[in-house]
Amino acid sequence: MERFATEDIRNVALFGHGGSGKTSLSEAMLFNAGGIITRLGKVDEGNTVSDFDPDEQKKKMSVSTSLLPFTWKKRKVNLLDVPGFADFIGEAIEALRVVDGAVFVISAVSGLEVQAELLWSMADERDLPRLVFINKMDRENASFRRCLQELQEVFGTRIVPLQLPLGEEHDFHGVVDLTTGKALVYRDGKMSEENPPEEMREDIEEAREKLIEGAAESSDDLMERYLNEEEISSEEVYQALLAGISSGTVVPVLCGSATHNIAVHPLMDAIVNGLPSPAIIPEVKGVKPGSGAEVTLKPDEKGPLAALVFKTVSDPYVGRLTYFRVFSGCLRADSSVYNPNRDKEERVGQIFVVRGKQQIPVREIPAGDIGAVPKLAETVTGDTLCDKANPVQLPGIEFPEPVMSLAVEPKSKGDEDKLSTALSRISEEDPTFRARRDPEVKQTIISGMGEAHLEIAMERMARKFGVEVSSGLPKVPYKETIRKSSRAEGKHKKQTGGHGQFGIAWVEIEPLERGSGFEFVDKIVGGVIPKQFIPSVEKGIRKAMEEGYLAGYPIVDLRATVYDGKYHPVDSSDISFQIAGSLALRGAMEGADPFLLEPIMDVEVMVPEAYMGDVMGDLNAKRGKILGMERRGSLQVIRAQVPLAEMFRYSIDLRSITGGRGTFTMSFSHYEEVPAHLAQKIIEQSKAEKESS
Ligand SMILES: Nc1nc2c(ncn2[C@@H]2O[C@H](COP(=O)(O)OP(=O)(O)OP(=O)(O)O)[C@@H](O)[C@H]2O)c(=O)[nH]1
Ligand SMILES: [Mg+2]
Repeated sequence: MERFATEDIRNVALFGHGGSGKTSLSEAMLFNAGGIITRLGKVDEGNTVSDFDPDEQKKKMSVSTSLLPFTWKKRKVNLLDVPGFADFIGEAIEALRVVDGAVFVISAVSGLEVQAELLWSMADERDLPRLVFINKMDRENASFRRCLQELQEVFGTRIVPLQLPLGEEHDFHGVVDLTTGKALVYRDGKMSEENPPEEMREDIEEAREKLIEGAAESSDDLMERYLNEEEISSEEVYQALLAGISSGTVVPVLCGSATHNIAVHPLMDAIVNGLPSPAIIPEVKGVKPGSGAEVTLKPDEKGPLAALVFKTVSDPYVGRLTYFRVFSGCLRADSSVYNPNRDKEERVGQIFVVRGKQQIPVREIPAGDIGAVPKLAETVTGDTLCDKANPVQLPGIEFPEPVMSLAVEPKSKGDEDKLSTALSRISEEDPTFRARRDPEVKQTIISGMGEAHLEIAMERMARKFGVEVSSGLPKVPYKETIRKSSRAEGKHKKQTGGHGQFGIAWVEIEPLERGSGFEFVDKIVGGVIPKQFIPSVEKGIRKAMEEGYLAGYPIVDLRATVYDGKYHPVDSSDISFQIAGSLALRGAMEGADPFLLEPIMDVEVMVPEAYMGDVMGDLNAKRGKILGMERRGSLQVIRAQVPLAEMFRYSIDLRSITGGRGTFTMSFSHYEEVPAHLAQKIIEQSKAEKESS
């Protein structure tokens, strides 16, 4: 691909709800740009440039953001086709950091949906200039008017139509451009410019007024002339509109059909004409590593190098591919770059322009452009690449905490190493995916943004890393403790010929406050247990506590005092007193009224007001205690404490209660007693497991 000046680049994300047609639209744009594909691929046939990953082809949806550069009207558009499904929100967060504009793709049939709304508010935080494309105009029940109305109700008057559709549903055949008043008619894959049908005249007039009004918002001069009812030319309207897009006062709405490739050309025009180039975006701020002094970066290819790594793809054969956007300077092949986040220099061999799965080697990537570099050793998503001599660190990328966890184990024994490689590779390429070994429940736990996210991660483990895993809900790390003090004798005696074993320890146990763990007290007087065997008694007690008494969970929050005992001058040994200690502890547990503890989580749920009642009802049903509520922006925040055992599938439940509008965070708070009827079940289950193993 040829090299483009910074002002001729457009970095644009396609955002929208899952299935609104982003991938189909990107395919149509690549087709229209020419020279890239000769026929329009289809998501349902698994042959689009964007959804090249086998997971995507199988699921018929995007899972990972694809980079799809194309040239249009002498400008290079770096199109990022972002998955819309809620579980892949991490991909949208990455894309948001490196684009200068966005196209929101809305289905003309389903209208504004949750995920689009959520992404819109994320784009608001960045003041991202944007366009709206109402897609699927050819589908049954498509309605431009209804969609537009909905958008205006939710996002306000800055939403203005730039076009009106010609026909709807199966009769949809083009658009009227409201700046020029011309109809763009699509017949048999060809576009012609015509006069709009007479019967649309009134609608066009009315919509054009609105458009001029909207455009005039960005220019005082134009507003004055508009109010004075002076004549305003199409060109002036267009220019004012462009200014309005950049400043965020206008969001123009276009429409079309991605799969029929109708009215996609005008969208491509609007992208290159309307969305800003990296040359005119506000300055980017970074810091000097070490001193933390603020550095302001200009999109100048002669400036110091500053590139943000926004995506990492890891392939078991090809290795790592690191995607970056250059904010200042120029990243060159065969060079050395400095990563201030890791304080490491990295060797850059080749660099690529990436299109879907295709990698096109280039010599350099200048300011404003996006590229990828293979085989960096240490760099991860969110890091900066810069010049060692002139270092700067850009703000990293913040990802949400995972909301769902599963326990996994390899199906075939001996695959543990493969599993751990797979888990670390997948964590590298997906910052919303985590994996850890939980020593308490002895399970490998994977966490992510939802059920589908984890499912895809497991499919990747199998396909890319050759390890099949089985999964289940994680075990709850229950614990055991006692309500009463109790004493018992632990007697270990084996004296049948030869060297025997002998040790007797009397131990008292007492409950301690929640969270205090374990205390050991030695109250032996007169050497009834010799000094050197006291630690043996303690060791035995600890071992028995780890093994549990009721259901095999560790015993906590007690003080054990060894206060009496007996020894034998020859037969007593370390191991004899360990066993005595263990037996004493177990014996004492019996009279100490033992019970189970479960982890209680602090949970914060954020939902629109309308769902408050249902969400709280559900938390109550999950044995939760509501601690309080407060308003945060347009949302209500519910704070509650809920047992972990009830929360493993909460992301699924919350999504279904709120239609995807709710989010939550969760962290460990403390341990509390398990209610008796549940405790009984847990104890029985543990017995059953013990017997079957
Ligand atoms: N009739 C019609 N179908 C469309 C149009 N655009 C997309 N579709 C279909 O809608 C479905 C979803 O399209 P995609 O392009 O995969 O949607 P997406 O927005 O990329 O979905 P995610 O990747 O899950 O976010 C596919 O079956 C497409 O064929 C359109 O303009 N008209
Ligand atoms: Mg897609």
